[in-house]
Amino acid sequence: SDSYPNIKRDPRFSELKPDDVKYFQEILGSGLAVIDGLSQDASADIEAYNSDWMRKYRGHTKIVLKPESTEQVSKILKYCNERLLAVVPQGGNTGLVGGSVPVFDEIVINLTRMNKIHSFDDVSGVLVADAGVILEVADNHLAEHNHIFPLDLAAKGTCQLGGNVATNAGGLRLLRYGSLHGNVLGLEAVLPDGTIVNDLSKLRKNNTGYDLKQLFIGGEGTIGIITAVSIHCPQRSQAINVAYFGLESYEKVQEAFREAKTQLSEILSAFELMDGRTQNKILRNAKGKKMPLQGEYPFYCLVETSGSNSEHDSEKLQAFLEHVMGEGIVEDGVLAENQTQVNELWSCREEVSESLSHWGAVYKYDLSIPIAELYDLVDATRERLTKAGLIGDTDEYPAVDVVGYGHMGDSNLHLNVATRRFDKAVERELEPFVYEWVKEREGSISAEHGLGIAKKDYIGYSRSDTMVMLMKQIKGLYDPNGIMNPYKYI
Ligand code: FAD
Ligand code: 2HG
Ligand code: ZN
Repeated sequence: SDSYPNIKRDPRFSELKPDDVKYFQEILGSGLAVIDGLSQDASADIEAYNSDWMRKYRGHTKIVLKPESTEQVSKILKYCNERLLAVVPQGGNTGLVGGSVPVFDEIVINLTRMNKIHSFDDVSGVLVADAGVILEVADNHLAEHNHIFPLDLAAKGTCQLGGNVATNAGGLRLLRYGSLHGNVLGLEAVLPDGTIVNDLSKLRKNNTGYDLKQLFIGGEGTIGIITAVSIHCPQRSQAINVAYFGLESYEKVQEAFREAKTQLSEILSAFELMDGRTQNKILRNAKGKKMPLQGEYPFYCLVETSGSNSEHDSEKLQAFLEHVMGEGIVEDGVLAENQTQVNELWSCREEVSESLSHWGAVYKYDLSIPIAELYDLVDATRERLTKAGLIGDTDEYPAVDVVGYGHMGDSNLHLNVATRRFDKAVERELEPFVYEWVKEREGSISAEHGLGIAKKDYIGYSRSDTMVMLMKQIKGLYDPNGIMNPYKYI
């Protein structure tokens, strides 16, 4: 594949034959497959399934299968396993590590049509839904029952529950609701040999041996396809309050975080960081955008509280803001006064990722770093590109800017390098530099996006040889023919 000069197609895998297509059409019926050149539906452009959200990774599948039931998934996988046809599970295709698209001609199995919500119990808070349900759809359904999905992220309108679970997505409220490793109570999955693993438990507590579902959570589609999930959803808070403020230094950001935890404790539901450069990018690239504060600051934070008493919570948040401004920790800040303003303040955080794509290409690093040093990497990276003469305002420089933002409350930095094109010289400066920097501080080279193909060669920076060996054994056990999402991290 042209995107991956260092990877060769595994000759063990078969190539798609007309008989295979016939078999898939028999299983799926008409209209459930997008077939290159053969599709009757002109809008079903196969390109959309071959390339990722960042337009960084591109494969060459000739067929996309869209099963409607677990039985269909089972039949497809069993057939592919016997025929040695490699496959890629795909949800909303919003993943940021190239895991959701083929590398060569792997068959895409897209879960979009498995989109039913099975049940919701408002006493236990357990939601059972198909893997293809879109996150926002699930959350809207829960809102009708006064509950909330324990995960929220800017791609919510497109990403799917199966993809969320397969990547163990973290998002904007992990600080409050914890990781999917804790919230997913059960799942249904199909193994490559067609075995349906029915572990759609609704139990909060179940200590009966190995918790095998955890292997699928964050497994990135390498051992099986998740077809349904049951998930514990918290009560939706009556009162959501949001503050946005500007600060002079990263030291002050840390002080503000400590104060937020102390003063807002049980109602704190998000603490997000955006550097000044990210806010400039939004201002520049989103038409008609007005930023919440008059002045410009090197750092901004967004704090959200979720509680049961609006007046009480807003008083608390106001007192917090007054305190941190009085102490000189925060320079200036605003509180949202209604839902529209809540959304406006959140947009200053949620639009960052998208607005950085404006110049054409972005190098993205999603890192866990001890909080005291979290932002140092952004400056170190900018210095490095400056020294190499690769960053500047005009077209002759490949890089535009280096920015940092992320889930401060979880020690999770998103280091983004906005560039005018994907450029080998820039890449050589960034990798393995970033990974070495993180390893030296015992951080993680992937906090929440996963490894996919982007970090395939770098897993050793965060995992020991023994851990990688154990992962490979598990992979071999579940997927002996290696047909599940090949060429990726494992
Ligand atoms: P896809 O991109 O389709 O797939 C992702 C991986 O999961 C692939 O390896 C794929 O093979 C596998 N997979 C998908 N479905 C299944 C299935 N049913 N069974 C088995 N494997 C499967 N991520 C965060 O963690 N936090 C964020 O805050 C966040 N914000 C984002 C904001 C934007 C604007 C964008 C574009 C992305 C963001 N992401 C974030 C990354 C991404 O949205 C998440 O990783 C999301 O969980 C992926 O879901 P998806 O349905 O799009 O999966
Ligand atoms: C976010 O928190 C997402 O906005 C995307 O995880 C981060 O684009 C990125 O690097
Ligand atoms: Zn994130």
